[in-house]
Amino acid sequence: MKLLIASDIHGSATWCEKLLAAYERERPKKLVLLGDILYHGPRNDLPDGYAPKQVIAMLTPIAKDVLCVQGNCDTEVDQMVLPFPVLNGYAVLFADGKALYCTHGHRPVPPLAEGDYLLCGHTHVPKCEKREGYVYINCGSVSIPKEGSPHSYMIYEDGIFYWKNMEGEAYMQYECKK
Ligand SMILES: [Mn+2]
Repeated sequence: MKLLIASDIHGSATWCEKLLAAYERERPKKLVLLGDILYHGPRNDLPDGYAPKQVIAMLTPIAKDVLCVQGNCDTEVDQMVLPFPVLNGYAVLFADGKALYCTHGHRPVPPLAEGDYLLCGHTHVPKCEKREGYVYINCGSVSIPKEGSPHSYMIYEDGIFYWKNMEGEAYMQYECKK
C-alpha cells in the first residue's frame, strides 16, 4: 500500500498546490494529513500564498482520499469549512503488518510496542528516530519548514518511508524492519 503523508500546510495555497501536484504524481491510496491545515498560528509568520479558502477549495475534491488528524492550530471553525474530519486526535493505520500511529505531535504519546511507528508533524522538522521500542517519524512541513529543512512530504510504500522535497526527490529514507 502506498501512502502520501504530509503535515502543516498552515493555509498556504502556494505550497498546497505543490502538495497536490505531488499527490497527482505519486498516486497514493490515501493522503494522510497530520494537522495544521488552514490557520497559520500565532507562532508562525504568514506562509507564502496564505489563502486558507483556496486551500479548502483544493482539498475538497479529494476529500474521500484524505485521512486527517487534528493539529494544535485546527479548531471547530476549521471543521465547519473542511469536508473531512479534522478534530480527531489520532488515527491508527495498519500497513503491511505494521501499526502506524498518526498524530500531530503536541499530545502525549500512548505506550507503543516494538515494531510500531509514530507519525507526526508539528515541529516542522523532518526526523527519524528510534525511541523506546517504536520509531518516531516526522514528515516535516509542507509550507513552513524549520531548521533549514526542505518543504517536505513523505511516501510510505512496501515497508519504506521516503522523505521528499516538493519536486519529489527523496532526501532521506528508512526501511522498516521485517
Ligand atoms: Mn504547525
